[in-house]
Amino acid sequence: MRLPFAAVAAGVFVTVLGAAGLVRAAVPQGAGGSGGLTTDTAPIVVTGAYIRPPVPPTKTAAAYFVVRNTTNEPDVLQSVITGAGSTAALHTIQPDGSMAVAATGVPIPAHGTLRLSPGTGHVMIEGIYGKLTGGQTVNMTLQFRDAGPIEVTATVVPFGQSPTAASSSGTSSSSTSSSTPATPPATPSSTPSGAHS
Ligand SMILES: [Cu+2]
Repeated sequence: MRLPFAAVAAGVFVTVLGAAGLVRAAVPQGAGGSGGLTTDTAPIVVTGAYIRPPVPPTKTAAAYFVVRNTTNEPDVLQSVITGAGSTAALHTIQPDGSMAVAATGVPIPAHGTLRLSPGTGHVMIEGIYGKLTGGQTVNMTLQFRDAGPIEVTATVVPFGQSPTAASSSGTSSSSTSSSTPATPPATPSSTPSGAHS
């Protein structure tokens, strides 16, 4: 990965936020300031969250999801917090293919969609604790400027398996980690490379 110095410095900033969030995440959270969310009426809807496990010997995983802003106002995904690893940072893929740290967050236009997917961006989780195996779930808290925190459950999908069958949503405030070991259809696909995209 190529990161300009400024981006690396910004990454440190995001890291600090993540560490603070770790402590906070240990405290049971309410509905995130947007009380009574349901999938149909929530202002911010997060779907299709999944995580590609680290490629040994790295301990870096990438999380992907889709955020839909159903409101008339723009919002900003400011940071992501997870207890699955030591740090979590928002990365976007630049037009030239390089990766940049979204230090000030990623904007989502009114009635717009933010898609973090291979080729567009991801949440990079470094220092993964333990082992992520297929079908496991990982809880993440997405911090939005206006909508506040939203809990998302992401399913671990090994390389070579399609994430489509493993999608999960994140607008409910319940963060049940009961994993439904869906068996996504194996695709005759991509060799895992050391890098993620
Ligand atoms: Cu990255």
